[in-house]
Amino acid sequence: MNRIVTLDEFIIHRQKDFPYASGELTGLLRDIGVAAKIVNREVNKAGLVNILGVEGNAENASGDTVQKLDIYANEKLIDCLKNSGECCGIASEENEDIIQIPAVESKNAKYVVAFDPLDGSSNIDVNVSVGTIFGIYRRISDPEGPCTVDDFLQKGVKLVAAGYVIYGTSTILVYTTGRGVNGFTLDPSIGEFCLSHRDIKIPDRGNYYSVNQGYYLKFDVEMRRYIDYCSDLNLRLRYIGSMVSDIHRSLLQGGIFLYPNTRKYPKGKLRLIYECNPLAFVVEQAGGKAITCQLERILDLEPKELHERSTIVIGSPVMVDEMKNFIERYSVPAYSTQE
Ligand code: AHM
Ligand code: MG
Repeated sequence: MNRIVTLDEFIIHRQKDFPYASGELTGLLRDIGVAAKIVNREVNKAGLVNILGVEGNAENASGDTVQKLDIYANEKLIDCLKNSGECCGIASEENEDIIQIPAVESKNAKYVVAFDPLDGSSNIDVNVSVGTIFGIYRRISDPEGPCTVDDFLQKGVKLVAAGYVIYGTSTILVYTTGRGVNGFTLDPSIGEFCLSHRDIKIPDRGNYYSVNQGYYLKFDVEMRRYIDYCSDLNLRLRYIGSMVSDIHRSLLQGGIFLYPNTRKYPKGKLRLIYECNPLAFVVEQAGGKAITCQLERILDLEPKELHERSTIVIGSPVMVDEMKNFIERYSVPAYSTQE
């Protein structure tokens, strides 16, 4: 029988990969693992207690309806990170502004964490997978003072670690520190995340495409052409409405996930800092690609504001390149002077 490797063991072992590591990042990743277990416990019993459902008419900073479980997950993640002592600031999709953690609690920590506490929250009521997405940056502000918003407005290439947790048929935590991607499945009998997916490599291409095809008529022409192409190839359409789950499938089985601009969301719907960047970092580390519908690499985008949105095309490298060809071939220039 193979020896079980727990998330904690793996993280500590990997610390040796970073010659001058002081253990802060290690501690932070372990704390995120603990928070994930707490959120998992609540997600799993959501149907049993009165925590399920929408919290009044509350809306998050981005104007979406907030579910009760979102609030719970948000609070638990914030609590764990505040108490960890390794994090000097937090930005959450559910909070308008950043949360500064005083130096007394954070021992002048060098890291900030951005997260989407419960992505795909419209799925909670119907027992479909949801997930937590996180990205960790090294602070760039003066270490003597509180962290600032600029610490979070760094390009995705500056991420030191990123990952996600899916609360699904089983609960899995996937993360990278820029040296490959590994996945850990929660074994409920021992309450530990155990290494289950070592050094994940995304297939060059796959049989799945993932896009909200209900918006077909609202997409630009190049997107419609590409969707037609996928359909002609008899690719299988899968769209959970929880990007973390859709991207996880692409990561393991190959495929492409697209959330382009629509009339309702002219800049795309998904949040650059909380969703696109961390997932792009994971997918690139696994050998995949992630670009916008304007063909910029996601990780090279310079965020201007915390809750900024972006379009995204992410997944198997050959499929993203094919999509890129469609954009180059069919897109109409923004300020066309055609007569
Ligand atoms: P959320 O963070 O409010 O849950 O929104 C993000 C989610 C993604 O997980 C998913 O891919 C997308 O929104 C679904 O949006 P739509 O219903 O427009 O297809
Ligand atoms: Mg989200």
